Amino acid sequence: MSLVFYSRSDDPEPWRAAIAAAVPDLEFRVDPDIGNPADVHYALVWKPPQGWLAQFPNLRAILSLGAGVDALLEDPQLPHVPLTRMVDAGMGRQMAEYAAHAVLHFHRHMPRYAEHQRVARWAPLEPVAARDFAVGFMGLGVLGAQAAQLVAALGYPVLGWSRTPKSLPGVEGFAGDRGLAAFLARTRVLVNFLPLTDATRGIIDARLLAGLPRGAFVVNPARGGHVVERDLLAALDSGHIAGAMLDVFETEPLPAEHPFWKHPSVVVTPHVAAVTQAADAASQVIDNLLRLERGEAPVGVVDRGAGY
Ligand code: NDP
Ligand code: OXD
Repeated sequence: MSLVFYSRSDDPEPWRAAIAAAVPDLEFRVDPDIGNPADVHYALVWKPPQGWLAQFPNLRAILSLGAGVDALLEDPQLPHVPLTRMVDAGMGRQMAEYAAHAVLHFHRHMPRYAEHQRVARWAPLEPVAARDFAVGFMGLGVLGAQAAQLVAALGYPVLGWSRTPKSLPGVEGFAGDRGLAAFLARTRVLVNFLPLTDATRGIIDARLLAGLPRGAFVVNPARGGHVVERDLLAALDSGHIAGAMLDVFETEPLPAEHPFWKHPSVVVTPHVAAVTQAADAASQVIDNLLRLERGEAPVGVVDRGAGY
């Protein structure tokens, strides 16, 4: 029995050590040393090239190193075996920190004070009460729900929008296409936690941005494909959107000439809002490997029809 590991951004060694300690009879192979593809049964992967997984004829499951599986689902040759994703695995806490930081950054006028500091300008701005600064979360799944609850605990009114209705303490829920306009109209900071699917690609476009109140902020730690970048730039340039904090982009790494880098109202982070770490996430992979070996269903199975 063997597992093959593929990632260009994760060190395989902590994964090898954790898995070897718990499942000693599982051989751990790392791309490109994959040995005989016919005796690979499991693949633990982040963004393998399209077609790469199809070379293993006896694959029993694909385990994603990430929470989002959009890149895997785009592979037309993706084998028809169970596909699992990371469910929290330490990322909920990190995402909640990222979202809370972004909300506090914009609510407490930090971009404007940074500008003032560059020109030695001492100019207190009018404070805004947290109760008047509603935060809207698109996506109330594993990560969005945790972030929404931390922000609610900080005293902000919190709204949440999801595909199906959700009831979370401290979060006013909206659902589906019919709930979107009312959700946007009251949102001062929009935080995106949607998965990238056929239904959500390009969702943050000129029309959606126009539905936010003038002076709203956008925070995107989900996927670059959710944002129509030229529409966001136009909304920032017109002042309709006052600022954005962006962790993910249509093209990653973000090209050096991209206008987001130097835009005065944009904060760029390099896809680090939540990072899968073996110390927190290996136990989930091991649990799934043991379940699969016992013939049980793994946790975090992706619904390929829904795309997440
Ligand atoms: P989940 O699958 O747990 O949650 C997804 C949420 O989005 C659910 O509430 C779901 O609704 C909602 N949703 C899905 N489709 C629609 C739709 N068409 N309309 C409205 N709501 C919709 O995902 P996670 O919380 O685990 O992860 C969210 C995303 O975060 C990942 O897919 C990934 O892209 C991104 N991510 C980014 C990282 C980074 O470092 N930048 C790190 C980790 C993840 P419902 O509840 O009704 O199903
Ligand atoms: C993920 C990511 O989906 O890191 O886990 O983007």
